[in-house]
Amino acid sequence: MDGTFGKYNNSRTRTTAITVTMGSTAGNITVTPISTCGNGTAATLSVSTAGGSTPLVEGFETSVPPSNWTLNNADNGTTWSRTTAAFATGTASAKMTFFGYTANLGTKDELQTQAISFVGKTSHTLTFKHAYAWMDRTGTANDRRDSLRILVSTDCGNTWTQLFYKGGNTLSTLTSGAGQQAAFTPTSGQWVSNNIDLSAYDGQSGVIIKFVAINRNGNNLYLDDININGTTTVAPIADFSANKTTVCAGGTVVFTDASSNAPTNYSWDFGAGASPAIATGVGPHTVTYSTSGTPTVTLVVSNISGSNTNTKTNYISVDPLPSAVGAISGGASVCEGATGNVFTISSVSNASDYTWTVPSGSTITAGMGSTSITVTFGSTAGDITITPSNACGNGTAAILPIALTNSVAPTIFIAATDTTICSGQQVDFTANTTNGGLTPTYVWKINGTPSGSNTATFSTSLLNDQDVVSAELTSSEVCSSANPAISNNVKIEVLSAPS
Ligand SMILES: [Ca+2]
Repeated sequence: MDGTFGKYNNSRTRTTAITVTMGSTAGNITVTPISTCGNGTAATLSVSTAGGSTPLVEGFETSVPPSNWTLNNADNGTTWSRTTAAFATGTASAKMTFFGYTANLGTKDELQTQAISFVGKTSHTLTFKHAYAWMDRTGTANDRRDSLRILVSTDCGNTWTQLFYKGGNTLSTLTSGAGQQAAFTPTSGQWVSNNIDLSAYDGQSGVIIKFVAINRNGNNLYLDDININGTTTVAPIADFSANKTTVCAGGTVVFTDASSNAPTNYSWDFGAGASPAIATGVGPHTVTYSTSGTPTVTLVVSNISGSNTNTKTNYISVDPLPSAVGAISGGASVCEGATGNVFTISSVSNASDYTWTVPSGSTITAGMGSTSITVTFGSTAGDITITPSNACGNGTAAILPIALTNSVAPTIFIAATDTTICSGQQVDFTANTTNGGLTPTYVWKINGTPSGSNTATFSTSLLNDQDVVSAELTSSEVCSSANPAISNNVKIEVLSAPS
Protein backbone atom coordinates (compact mmCIF):
# COMPACT_ATOMS: atom_id res chain seq x y z
CA MET A 1 0.00 0.00 0.00
CA ASP A 2 1.69 3.14 -1.20
CA GLY A 3 -0.58 5.72 0.39
CA THR A 4 -0.68 8.51 2.86
CA PHE A 5 -3.28 8.26 5.58
CA GLY A 6 -4.41 11.85 5.78
CA LYS A 7 -2.79 13.63 8.66
CA TYR A 8 -2.31 10.36 10.50
CA ASN A 9 0.75 9.02 8.81
CA ASN A 10 0.70 5.77 10.68
CA SER A 11 -1.35 2.66 10.92
CA ARG A 12 -3.15 3.33 14.22
CA THR A 13 -5.55 6.18 13.70
CA ARG A 14 -8.11 5.52 16.43
CA THR A 15 -10.91 6.83 14.24
CA THR A 16 -13.75 5.34 12.23
CA ALA A 17 -13.05 7.41 9.09
CA ILE A 18 -9.88 8.12 7.19
CA THR A 19 -8.99 10.20 4.16
CA VAL A 20 -6.56 8.63 1.72
CA THR A 21 -4.49 10.01 -1.12
CA MET A 22 -3.80 7.07 -3.36
CA GLY A 23 -0.44 6.26 -4.82
CA SER A 24 0.21 4.11 -7.86
CA THR A 25 0.18 0.61 -6.38
CA ALA A 26 -2.85 -1.53 -5.70
CA GLY A 27 -3.39 -3.08 -2.30
CA ASN A 28 -5.69 -3.36 0.67
CA ILE A 29 -7.03 -0.96 3.23
CA THR A 30 -7.54 -2.86 6.45
CA VAL A 31 -9.17 -1.77 9.67
CA THR A 32 -8.91 -3.75 12.91
CA PRO A 33 -10.88 -2.82 16.06
CA ILE A 34 -8.71 -2.89 19.14
CA SER A 35 -9.41 -2.73 22.84
CA THR A 36 -7.35 -3.42 25.88
CA CYS A 37 -8.67 -6.96 25.69
CA GLY A 38 -7.24 -7.58 22.22
CA ASN A 39 -8.14 -7.28 18.54
CA GLY A 40 -11.49 -7.81 16.88
CA THR A 41 -11.99 -9.24 13.42
CA ALA A 42 -10.41 -7.05 10.75
CA ALA A 43 -12.17 -5.78 7.67
CA THR A 44 -10.36 -5.33 4.38
CA LEU A 45 -11.06 -3.25 1.31
CA SER A 46 -9.14 -4.12 -1.81
CA VAL A 47 -8.02 -1.04 -3.75
CA SER A 48 -7.31 -1.29 -7.43
CA THR A 49 -5.28 1.16 -9.43
CA ALA A 50 -6.64 2.64 -12.58
CA GLY A 51 -4.66 2.76 -15.77
CA GLY A 52 -4.92 -0.80 -16.94
CA SER A 53 -5.36 -1.20 -20.65
CA THR A 54 -6.18 -3.92 -23.11
CA PRO A 55 -5.01 -6.34 -24.16
CA LEU A 56 -4.50 -7.48 -20.60
CA VAL A 57 -2.61 -10.76 -20.85
CA GLU A 58 -1.71 -12.61 -17.67
CA GLY A 59 -0.13 -16.03 -17.53
CA PHE A 60 1.15 -15.79 -13.92
CA GLU A 61 4.68 -16.36 -15.19
CA THR A 62 6.18 -13.92 -12.68
CA SER A 63 4.07 -13.70 -9.58
CA VAL A 64 0.70 -14.18 -7.93
CA PRO A 65 -0.76 -11.69 -7.57
CA PRO A 66 0.72 -10.11 -10.67
CA SER A 67 1.93 -6.53 -10.58
CA ASN A 68 -1.03 -4.15 -10.32
CA TRP A 69 -3.36 -6.95 -9.26
CA THR A 70 -4.55 -7.35 -5.69
CA LEU A 71 -5.07 -10.45 -3.63
CA ASN A 72 -7.82 -10.50 -1.05
CA ASN A 73 -7.20 -13.23 1.46
CA ALA A 74 -10.06 -12.88 3.89
CA ASP A 75 -8.83 -15.32 6.47
CA ASN A 76 -5.13 -14.68 5.99
CA GLY A 77 -4.83 -18.40 5.51
CA THR A 78 -4.35 -20.45 2.38
CA THR A 79 -4.75 -18.35 -0.77
CA TRP A 80 -3.86 -18.03 -4.44
CA SER A 81 -0.21 -18.73 -5.21
CA ARG A 82 2.04 -19.19 -8.22
CA THR A 83 2.90 -22.75 -9.18
CA THR A 84 5.14 -24.22 -11.85
CA ALA A 85 3.75 -27.70 -11.30
CA ALA A 86 0.97 -27.10 -13.81
CA PHE A 87 0.27 -24.63 -16.58
CA ALA A 88 -1.80 -24.28 -19.72
CA THR A 89 0.98 -22.38 -21.50
CA GLY A 90 4.32 -21.03 -20.40
CA THR A 91 5.84 -22.38 -17.21
CA ALA A 92 3.46 -21.37 -14.41
CA SER A 93 -0.14 -20.79 -13.38
CA ALA A 94 -2.13 -19.47 -10.42
CA LYS A 95 -3.18 -22.17 -7.99
CA MET A 96 -5.84 -22.14 -5.31
CA THR A 97 -4.94 -24.98 -2.95
CA PHE A 98 -8.32 -26.14 -1.73
CA PHE A 99 -6.80 -29.57 -1.08
CA GLY A 100 -6.06 -29.65 2.62
CA TYR A 101 -7.59 -26.20 3.22
CA THR A 102 -9.62 -27.37 6.16
CA ALA A 103 -10.04 -24.04 7.86
CA ASN A 104 -12.82 -21.55 7.20
CA LEU A 105 -15.11 -23.34 4.80
CA GLY A 106 -16.83 -20.74 2.65
CA THR A 107 -14.00 -18.24 2.93
CA LYS A 108 -13.06 -16.39 -0.24
CA ASP A 109 -9.74 -15.72 -1.88
CA GLU A 110 -9.90 -13.12 -4.59
CA LEU A 111 -7.51 -12.33 -7.43
CA GLN A 112 -8.45 -8.87 -8.66
CA THR A 113 -7.27 -6.88 -11.67
CA GLN A 114 -6.54 -3.22 -11.62
CA ALA A 115 -9.14 -0.97 -13.23
CA ILE A 116 -8.95 -1.51 -16.99
CA SER A 117 -10.03 0.95 -19.65
CA PHE A 118 -12.55 -0.39 -22.15
CA VAL A 119 -12.55 2.92 -24.01
CA GLY A 120 -11.77 2.94 -27.71
CA LYS A 121 -12.56 -0.69 -28.45
CA THR A 122 -15.67 -2.79 -28.83
CA SER A 123 -16.74 -6.36 -28.26
CA HIS A 124 -14.57 -6.88 -25.18
CA THR A 125 -14.12 -10.44 -23.97
CA LEU A 126 -12.45 -12.24 -21.12
CA THR A 127 -10.85 -15.54 -21.99
CA PHE A 128 -9.08 -17.77 -19.52
CA LYS A 129 -8.24 -21.39 -18.90
CA HIS A 130 -8.84 -23.28 -15.73
CA ALA A 131 -8.31 -26.76 -14.37
CA TYR A 132 -10.12 -28.22 -11.39
CA ALA A 133 -11.19 -31.44 -9.73
CA TRP A 134 -13.44 -31.60 -6.73
CA MET A 135 -12.81 -33.96 -3.80
CA ASP A 136 -14.39 -37.28 -4.62
CA ARG A 137 -14.83 -39.14 -1.34
CA THR A 138 -16.47 -42.19 -2.79
CA GLY A 139 -18.55 -43.99 -0.24
CA THR A 140 -18.46 -41.28 2.40
CA ALA A 141 -21.37 -39.26 1.03
CA ASN A 142 -19.31 -36.27 1.90
CA ASP A 143 -17.93 -34.96 -1.38
CA ARG A 144 -16.37 -31.53 -1.20
CA ARG A 145 -17.02 -29.12 -3.99
CA ASP A 146 -15.28 -25.74 -4.23
CA SER A 147 -16.41 -22.89 -6.47
CA LEU A 148 -15.05 -20.23 -8.76
CA ARG A 149 -16.94 -16.98 -9.26
CA ILE A 150 -15.88 -14.22 -11.60
CA LEU A 151 -17.25 -10.74 -10.92
CA VAL A 152 -16.99 -7.37 -12.62
CA SER A 153 -17.22 -3.87 -11.16
CA THR A 154 -17.30 -0.49 -12.88
CA ASP A 155 -17.53 1.62 -9.71
CA CYS A 156 -14.18 1.00 -8.05
CA GLY A 157 -15.38 -2.17 -6.44
CA ASN A 158 -18.41 -0.78 -4.66
CA THR A 159 -20.79 -3.09 -6.48
CA TRP A 160 -20.15 -6.26 -8.42
CA THR A 161 -21.92 -8.16 -11.16
CA GLN A 162 -21.46 -11.88 -11.59
CA LEU A 163 -20.02 -13.09 -14.89
CA PHE A 164 -19.26 -16.73 -14.09
CA TYR A 165 -20.16 -19.10 -11.28
CA LYS A 166 -19.32 -22.77 -11.34
CA GLY A 167 -18.52 -25.28 -8.65
CA GLY A 168 -17.98 -28.98 -8.11
CA ASN A 169 -18.72 -31.09 -11.15
CA THR A 170 -19.67 -28.09 -13.28
CA LEU A 171 -16.27 -26.54 -12.60
CA SER A 172 -14.43 -29.82 -12.96
CA THR A 173 -12.23 -30.21 -16.02
CA LEU A 174 -11.96 -33.97 -15.65
CA THR A 175 -13.93 -36.21 -17.95
CA SER A 176 -17.66 -36.00 -17.26
CA GLY A 177 -17.07 -33.48 -14.48
CA ALA A 178 -15.48 -36.03 -12.24
CA GLY A 179 -13.61 -35.40 -9.00
CA GLN A 180 -10.72 -37.23 -7.49
CA GLN A 181 -9.36 -38.01 -4.04
CA ALA A 182 -5.66 -37.34 -4.64
CA ALA A 183 -4.38 -33.79 -4.71
CA PHE A 184 -5.15 -32.50 -8.21
CA THR A 185 -2.42 -31.43 -10.58
CA PRO A 186 -3.75 -31.14 -14.13
CA THR A 187 -2.16 -32.61 -17.18
CA SER A 188 -1.97 -30.51 -20.31
CA GLY A 189 -5.21 -32.12 -21.48
CA GLN A 190 -7.14 -31.17 -18.38
CA TRP A 191 -7.37 -27.45 -19.01
CA VAL A 192 -10.59 -25.93 -20.28
CA SER A 193 -10.92 -22.67 -22.17
CA ASN A 194 -13.59 -20.16 -21.18
CA ASN A 195 -14.90 -17.15 -23.03
CA ILE A 196 -16.99 -14.43 -21.35
CA ASP A 197 -18.63 -11.65 -23.29
CA LEU A 198 -17.81 -8.25 -21.81
CA SER A 199 -19.26 -6.16 -24.61
CA ALA A 200 -21.77 -4.74 -22.15
CA TYR A 201 -18.83 -2.85 -20.67
CA ASP A 202 -17.52 -1.40 -23.94
CA GLY A 203 -16.62 2.23 -23.42
CA GLN A 204 -16.27 2.02 -19.64
CA SER A 205 -13.09 3.55 -18.30
CA GLY A 206 -12.60 1.54 -15.11
CA VAL A 207 -13.50 -2.12 -15.39
CA ILE A 208 -12.30 -4.37 -12.53
CA ILE A 209 -12.55 -8.13 -12.74
CA LYS A 210 -11.91 -10.51 -9.88
CA PHE A 211 -11.60 -14.28 -9.66
CA VAL A 212 -13.10 -15.50 -6.41
CA ALA A 213 -12.21 -18.95 -5.07
CA ILE A 214 -14.72 -20.21 -2.50
CA ASN A 215 -13.32 -22.87 -0.20
CA ARG A 216 -15.04 -26.20 0.51
CA ASN A 217 -11.82 -28.04 1.33
CA GLY A 218 -12.14 -29.86 -1.97
CA ASN A 219 -9.40 -30.14 -4.54
CA ASN A 220 -7.12 -27.77 -6.36
CA LEU A 221 -8.11 -25.03 -8.83
CA TYR A 222 -5.73 -23.53 -11.40
CA LEU A 223 -6.03 -20.42 -13.60
CA ASP A 224 -3.92 -19.53 -16.63
CA ASP A 225 -3.87 -17.59 -19.87
CA ILE A 226 -6.12 -14.74 -18.80
CA ASN A 227 -6.75 -12.41 -21.71
CA ILE A 228 -8.96 -9.34 -21.63
CA ASN A 229 -9.26 -7.50 -24.90
CA GLY A 230 -11.57 -5.79 -27.32
CA THR A 231 -11.74 -5.15 -31.00
CA THR A 232 -10.00 -2.08 -32.23
CA THR A 233 -12.27 0.15 -34.22
CA VAL A 234 -11.54 3.19 -36.31
CA ALA A 235 -13.60 6.31 -36.69
CA PRO A 236 -16.28 6.01 -39.36
CA ILE A 237 -16.36 7.94 -42.59
CA ALA A 238 -19.72 9.49 -43.37
CA ASP A 239 -21.23 9.18 -46.81
CA PHE A 240 -24.66 8.82 -48.32
CA SER A 241 -26.52 8.90 -51.60
CA ALA A 242 -29.93 9.96 -52.82
CA ASN A 243 -32.14 8.14 -55.29
CA LYS A 244 -32.44 11.48 -57.11
CA THR A 245 -30.96 14.91 -56.65
CA THR A 246 -33.51 16.85 -58.65
CA VAL A 247 -37.11 16.82 -57.52
CA CYS A 248 -40.21 18.94 -58.00
CA ALA A 249 -41.66 20.80 -55.06
CA GLY A 250 -43.69 18.32 -53.05
CA GLY A 251 -41.62 15.40 -54.27
CA THR A 252 -39.74 12.85 -52.17
CA VAL A 253 -36.12 11.79 -52.04
CA VAL A 254 -34.81 8.59 -50.46
CA PHE A 255 -31.46 8.92 -48.71
CA THR A 256 -29.32 5.82 -48.22
CA ASP A 257 -26.33 5.55 -45.94
CA ALA A 258 -22.99 4.74 -47.55
CA SER A 259 -20.74 5.32 -44.57
CA SER A 260 -17.80 3.07 -43.84
CA ASN A 261 -16.04 1.75 -40.75
CA ALA A 262 -19.16 0.69 -38.89
CA PRO A 263 -20.84 3.76 -37.46
CA THR A 264 -23.04 3.16 -34.45
CA ASN A 265 -24.80 6.52 -34.45
CA TYR A 266 -26.32 8.51 -37.27
CA SER A 267 -27.55 12.08 -37.31
CA TRP A 268 -29.11 13.36 -40.52
CA ASP A 269 -30.03 16.92 -41.47
CA PHE A 270 -31.95 17.06 -44.73
CA GLY A 271 -31.79 20.85 -45.17
CA ALA A 272 -34.25 23.64 -45.79
CA GLY A 273 -37.80 22.71 -46.63
CA ALA A 274 -37.38 19.03 -45.73
CA SER A 275 -39.91 16.93 -43.88
CA PRO A 276 -38.71 15.34 -41.72
CA ALA A 277 -36.01 17.95 -41.19
CA ILE A 278 -33.73 15.58 -39.29
CA ALA A 279 -33.47 11.89 -38.53
CA THR A 280 -31.41 9.39 -36.62
CA GLY A 281 -30.68 5.82 -37.51
CA VAL A 282 -29.07 4.36 -40.57
CA GLY A 283 -32.18 4.64 -42.75
CA PRO A 284 -32.97 4.66 -45.64
CA HIS A 285 -34.94 7.83 -44.96
CA THR A 286 -37.71 9.14 -47.21
CA VAL A 287 -37.86 12.93 -47.19
CA THR A 288 -40.42 15.28 -48.74
CA TYR A 289 -39.35 18.70 -50.03
CA SER A 290 -42.28 21.10 -50.16
CA THR A 291 -40.55 24.30 -51.17
CA SER A 292 -38.21 25.04 -54.02
CA GLY A 293 -34.55 25.60 -53.36
CA THR A 294 -31.22 23.80 -53.16
CA PRO A 295 -31.08 22.28 -49.68
CA THR A 296 -27.78 21.15 -48.20
CA VAL A 297 -27.79 17.67 -46.67
CA THR A 298 -25.53 16.64 -43.79
CA LEU A 299 -24.81 13.28 -42.20
CA VAL A 300 -22.85 12.91 -38.98
CA VAL A 301 -21.80 9.40 -38.02
CA SER A 302 -19.88 8.20 -35.03
CA ASN A 303 -18.71 5.14 -33.24
CA ILE A 304 -16.62 4.53 -30.18
CA SER A 305 -13.53 5.73 -32.00
CA GLY A 306 -14.78 9.04 -33.31
CA SER A 307 -17.16 10.85 -35.56
CA ASN A 308 -17.21 12.20 -39.08
CA THR A 309 -19.37 14.70 -40.91
CA ASN A 310 -20.26 14.72 -44.58
CA THR A 311 -21.95 17.86 -45.85
CA LYS A 312 -23.21 17.91 -49.42
CA THR A 313 -23.82 21.55 -50.19
CA ASN A 314 -26.90 22.30 -52.30
CA TYR A 315 -27.12 18.56 -52.89
CA ILE A 316 -30.80 18.54 -53.82
CA SER A 317 -32.44 20.79 -56.40
CA VAL A 318 -36.10 21.28 -55.58
CA ASP A 319 -37.74 22.75 -58.65
CA PRO A 320 -40.87 24.91 -58.34
CA LEU A 321 -44.17 24.73 -60.19
CA PRO A 322 -44.95 27.78 -62.34
CA SER A 323 -46.54 30.74 -60.62
CA ALA A 324 -50.12 31.72 -61.35
CA VAL A 325 -50.89 33.58 -64.54
CA GLY A 326 -51.97 37.23 -64.43
CA ALA A 327 -54.89 38.61 -66.41
CA ILE A 328 -55.10 38.05 -70.16
CA SER A 329 -55.06 41.33 -72.06
CA GLY A 330 -56.84 41.63 -75.39
CA GLY A 331 -60.28 42.43 -76.76
CA ALA A 332 -62.95 40.28 -75.19
CA SER A 333 -65.70 41.34 -77.56
CA VAL A 334 -65.06 40.19 -81.11
CA CYS A 335 -66.81 39.58 -84.35
CA GLU A 336 -67.39 36.25 -85.90
CA GLY A 337 -64.49 35.50 -88.19
CA ALA A 338 -62.37 38.33 -86.82
CA THR A 339 -58.68 37.96 -87.65
CA GLY A 340 -55.51 39.29 -86.10
CA ASN A 341 -56.85 39.37 -82.56
CA VAL A 342 -53.88 39.50 -80.17
CA PHE A 343 -54.04 38.22 -76.57
CA THR A 344 -51.13 38.68 -74.19
CA ILE A 345 -50.05 37.79 -70.65
CA SER A 346 -47.09 38.88 -68.57
CA SER A 347 -44.29 36.35 -68.35
CA VAL A 348 -44.92 33.80 -65.53
CA SER A 349 -42.20 32.92 -63.04
CA ASN A 350 -40.75 29.42 -63.48
CA ALA A 351 -42.82 28.70 -66.60
CA SER A 352 -41.06 27.09 -69.51
CA ASP A 353 -44.09 26.62 -71.72
CA TYR A 354 -47.53 28.16 -72.26
CA THR A 355 -50.59 26.31 -73.52
CA TRP A 356 -53.43 28.37 -74.95
CA THR A 357 -56.94 27.25 -75.83
CA VAL A 358 -59.45 29.23 -77.89
CA PRO A 359 -63.19 28.84 -78.53
CA SER A 360 -64.34 26.04 -80.76
CA GLY A 361 -63.91 26.97 -84.39
CA SER A 362 -61.28 29.58 -83.65
CA THR A 363 -57.64 29.11 -84.58
CA ILE A 364 -54.33 30.36 -83.19
CA THR A 365 -52.43 31.73 -86.15
CA ALA A 366 -49.25 32.71 -84.26
CA GLY A 367 -47.60 32.56 -80.87
CA MET A 368 -48.64 29.16 -79.45
CA GLY A 369 -46.26 28.35 -76.60
CA SER A 370 -45.44 32.01 -75.99
CA THR A 371 -46.95 34.75 -73.89
CA SER A 372 -48.81 36.29 -76.85
CA ILE A 373 -51.03 34.70 -79.49
CA THR A 374 -52.91 35.89 -82.53
CA VAL A 375 -56.37 34.43 -83.07
CA THR A 376 -58.79 34.11 -85.92
CA PHE A 377 -62.25 33.60 -84.50
CA GLY A 378 -64.89 31.29 -85.85
CA SER A 379 -68.57 31.64 -85.18
CA THR A 380 -68.75 30.27 -81.64
CA ALA A 381 -68.25 32.16 -78.38
CA GLY A 382 -66.18 30.64 -75.56
CA ASP A 383 -63.11 31.07 -73.40
CA ILE A 384 -59.52 31.78 -74.13
CA THR A 385 -57.36 30.00 -71.51
CA ILE A 386 -53.67 30.06 -70.83
CA THR A 387 -51.88 27.46 -68.67
CA PRO A 388 -48.20 27.90 -67.77
CA SER A 389 -46.14 24.75 -67.31
CA ASN A 390 -42.67 23.40 -66.72
CA ALA A 391 -41.14 19.99 -66.17
CA CYS A 392 -42.79 19.84 -62.74
CA GLY A 393 -46.32 20.43 -64.02
CA ASN A 394 -48.86 23.15 -64.52
CA GLY A 395 -49.40 26.45 -62.81
CA THR A 396 -52.79 27.99 -62.26
CA ALA A 397 -54.49 28.91 -65.55
CA ALA A 398 -56.13 32.20 -66.49
CA ILE A 399 -59.42 32.51 -68.42
CA LEU A 400 -60.81 35.27 -70.59
CA PRO A 401 -64.44 34.77 -71.75
CA ILE A 402 -64.95 35.94 -75.29
CA ALA A 403 -68.21 37.63 -76.36
CA LEU A 404 -68.66 36.93 -80.07
CA THR A 405 -71.05 38.81 -82.32
CA ASN A 406 -72.33 37.17 -85.50
CA SER A 407 -71.51 39.04 -88.67
CA VAL A 408 -74.03 40.33 -91.25
CA ALA A 409 -73.51 40.81 -94.99
CA PRO A 410 -74.59 44.14 -96.51
CA THR A 411 -76.42 44.17 -99.90
CA ILE A 412 -77.05 46.97 -102.34
CA PHE A 413 -79.34 47.11 -105.41
CA ILE A 414 -79.61 50.21 -107.53
CA ALA A 415 -82.47 51.22 -109.78
CA ALA A 416 -82.63 54.02 -112.36
CA THR A 417 -85.57 56.23 -113.32
CA ASP A 418 -84.85 55.45 -116.95
CA THR A 419 -82.22 53.48 -118.81
CA THR A 420 -82.98 54.71 -122.32
CA ILE A 421 -82.63 58.40 -122.48
CA CYS A 422 -81.99 61.27 -124.76
CA SER A 423 -78.66 62.92 -124.65
CA GLY A 424 -78.43 65.29 -121.73
CA GLN A 425 -81.40 63.85 -119.98
CA GLN A 426 -81.08 63.47 -116.18
CA VAL A 427 -81.28 60.02 -114.67
CA ASP A 428 -81.92 59.44 -110.97
CA PHE A 429 -80.46 56.34 -109.29
CA THR A 430 -81.68 54.98 -105.94
CA ALA A 431 -79.94 52.40 -103.77
CA ASN A 432 -81.89 49.76 -101.94
CA THR A 433 -79.72 48.28 -99.20
CA THR A 434 -79.77 45.80 -96.36
CA ASN A 435 -77.40 45.60 -93.32
CA GLY A 436 -75.93 48.95 -94.12
CA GLY A 437 -76.05 50.06 -90.52
CA LEU A 438 -76.90 53.48 -89.19
CA THR A 439 -74.21 55.28 -91.09
CA PRO A 440 -73.53 53.43 -94.30
CA THR A 441 -71.08 54.70 -96.87
CA TYR A 442 -71.94 54.89 -100.58
CA VAL A 443 -69.60 55.18 -103.47
CA TRP A 444 -71.27 55.70 -106.86
CA LYS A 445 -69.31 54.89 -110.00
CA ILE A 446 -69.67 55.56 -113.72
CA ASN A 447 -67.74 52.98 -115.68
CA GLY A 448 -65.82 52.16 -112.49
CA THR A 449 -64.84 55.74 -111.77
CA PRO A 450 -66.17 57.17 -108.51
CA SER A 451 -68.66 59.90 -109.06
CA GLY A 452 -71.29 61.64 -107.07
CA SER A 453 -71.50 61.88 -103.28
CA ASN A 454 -71.96 59.65 -100.25
CA THR A 455 -75.71 59.37 -100.35
CA ALA A 456 -78.30 56.75 -101.06
CA THR A 457 -79.23 58.48 -104.31
CA PHE A 458 -77.27 59.67 -107.32
CA SER A 459 -78.46 61.92 -110.13
CA THR A 460 -76.62 62.87 -113.31
CA SER A 461 -77.35 64.29 -116.78
CA LEU A 462 -73.89 63.64 -118.16
CA LEU A 463 -74.30 60.02 -119.17
CA ASN A 464 -73.18 58.79 -122.53
CA ASP A 465 -74.41 55.87 -124.47
CA GLN A 466 -73.37 52.50 -122.97
CA ASP A 467 -72.23 54.08 -119.71
CA VAL A 468 -72.46 51.67 -116.76
CA VAL A 469 -73.46 52.95 -113.35
CA SER A 470 -72.84 51.00 -110.17
CA ALA A 471 -72.52 51.60 -106.43
CA GLU A 472 -70.65 50.19 -103.42
CA LEU A 473 -72.12 50.03 -99.97
CA THR A 474 -69.84 49.94 -96.94
CA SER A 475 -71.85 48.87 -93.93
CA SER A 476 -71.46 50.67 -90.63
CA GLU A 477 -72.33 47.50 -88.66
CA VAL A 478 -69.52 46.49 -86.25
CA CYS A 479 -69.53 42.94 -87.52
CA SER A 480 -70.07 42.68 -91.19
CA SER A 481 -68.81 40.39 -93.85
CA ALA A 482 -68.35 40.87 -97.58
CA ASN A 483 -67.87 44.56 -97.00
CA PRO A 484 -68.17 46.62 -99.13
CA ALA A 485 -71.14 45.22 -101.05
CA ILE A 486 -71.13 45.78 -104.79
CA SER A 487 -74.37 46.64 -106.53
CA ASN A 488 -75.75 45.51 -109.84
CA ASN A 489 -74.70 47.39 -113.00
CA VAL A 490 -77.13 49.61 -114.82
CA LYS A 491 -76.28 50.29 -118.46
CA ILE A 492 -77.67 53.45 -120.04
CA GLU A 493 -78.64 53.73 -123.71
CA VAL A 494 -78.60 57.32 -125.06
CA LEU A 495 -80.59 57.88 -128.15
CA SER A 496 -79.32 60.24 -130.73
CA ALA A 497 -81.42 63.12 -132.02
CA PRO A 498 -82.35 62.90 -135.68
CA SER A 499 -79.62 64.35 -137.79
CA1 LIG B 1 -7.60 -17.65 2.29
